[in-house]
Amino acid sequence: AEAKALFSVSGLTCSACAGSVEKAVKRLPGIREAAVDVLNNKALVHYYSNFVTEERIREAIEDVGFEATTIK
Ligand code: 9UX
Repeated sequence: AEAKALFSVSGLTCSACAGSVEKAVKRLPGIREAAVDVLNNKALVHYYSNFVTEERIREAIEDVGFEATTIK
């Protein structure tokens, strides 16, 4: 099913790293859209819950080197 998750990504301050986070998330299966907002330290991801989980997306963000917490 279609789902969305909003993450707070701490320490994300430049657009190069925002691009890395977006790319890492979009590489996962089941991602419809990923948008990272550097100014607000947020990442909004639309995904298909039968292919990927919110937790898996959070891990992908952390693998790039940023601490991510789920907001909703
Ligand atoms: Mo970036 Mo970081 O490419 O303090 S958010 S360096």
